Amino acid sequence: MSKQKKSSLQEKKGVSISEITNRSSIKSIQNKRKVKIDTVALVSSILKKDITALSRAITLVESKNPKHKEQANNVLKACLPHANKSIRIGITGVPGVGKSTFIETFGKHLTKLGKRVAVLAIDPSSTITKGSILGDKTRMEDLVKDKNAFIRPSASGDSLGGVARKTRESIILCEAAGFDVIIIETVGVGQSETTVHSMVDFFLLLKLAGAGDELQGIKRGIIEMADTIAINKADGGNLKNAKLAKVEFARALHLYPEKSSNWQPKVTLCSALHSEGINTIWDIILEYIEITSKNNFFDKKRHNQNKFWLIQTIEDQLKSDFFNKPKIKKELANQIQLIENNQTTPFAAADYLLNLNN
Ligand SMILES: Nc1nc2c(ncn2[C@@H]2O[C@H](COP(=O)(O)OP(=O)(O)O)[C@@H](O)[C@H]2O)c(=O)[nH]1
Ligand SMILES: [Mg+2]
Repeated sequence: MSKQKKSSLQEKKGVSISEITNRSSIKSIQNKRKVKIDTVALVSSILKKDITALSRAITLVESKNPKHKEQANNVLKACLPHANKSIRIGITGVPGVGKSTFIETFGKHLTKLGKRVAVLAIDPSSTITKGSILGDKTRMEDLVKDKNAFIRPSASGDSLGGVARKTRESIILCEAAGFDVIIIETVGVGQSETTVHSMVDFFLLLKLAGAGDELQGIKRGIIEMADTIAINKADGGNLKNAKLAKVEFARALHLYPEKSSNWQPKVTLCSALHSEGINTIWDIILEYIEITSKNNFFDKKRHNQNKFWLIQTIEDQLKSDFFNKPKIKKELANQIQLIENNQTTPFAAADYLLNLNN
């Protein structure tokens, strides 16, 4: 007899006769038991650094099935006491700057130092293009094979908030599975940099050297968020320009007010392709951790991030609950029509809809 059949028979023995006459109730009891057993086993495997279990748990977290939400929450709760022990690094930069190449080189550098490295990606556009997932996977060929590395392509989702939340929860799972360094890659679209910034300890901005107009077209906010700017592809004929860019960025960074972390952001050169300047970046990160741990900024930042995510999650949930109500969906369409006909104002319409919800 198969193991599964045997255990399902054993489960049946434990229920009363009246329940046996009700097939659906037996099924629901079995389901409940299965949920419990699975969750506990899954967590224990994750804590034993079992990568397959980790992948399954992340899939659970990413699932849209409401039943899975409860299971996912149970797994996360059990993992939480074992989380919080890694260094979380966010990496951003425009497509083509060399993020994937950098992560592969950097990741391998770290695994050689005996670290276990997990790579997660935030890419809200990947559901549309699908391309970046494949691209990243193939470009990280070596790291994928490394037994001390774990690479998970971007979670899919219809909103950045949804994707971000799943990534945030995946960080907890990776930490429980004993990963020392978690790298979050973002594609530079819209608000994704801000989102990644709100879930990492250290934020690295990759840049390319141009023809002396480096500071043009770069969002001020991103420079402000960066703990270090690395000018990538500082190799071959590009090296001279990269050195000039370094001077220009360093000068620009000095114009920003000092950060509450007491950390002075650095500018450095690297070549992800030729593995140059990679160890310098790791040294910078270690220095950052040392300084911010001593002055308590490190813990304070994580604490603030938790607060931010609490509020963010509530906001997201309230919003989606509101807009998904059939009554609201219908009335929203009506109110939009009324606004178009100049029969109401957006503010009066909002008041009306919000009151309808009460
Ligand atoms: N010369 C040079 N090319 C690089 C370097 N890093 C990445 N590339 C190349 O730049 C292209 C884009 O790299 P990729 O890692 O996919 O960029 P991403 O879109 O930011 O992930 C690829 O063809 C890489 O081989 C580097 O340090 N030097
Ligand atoms: Mg990439």
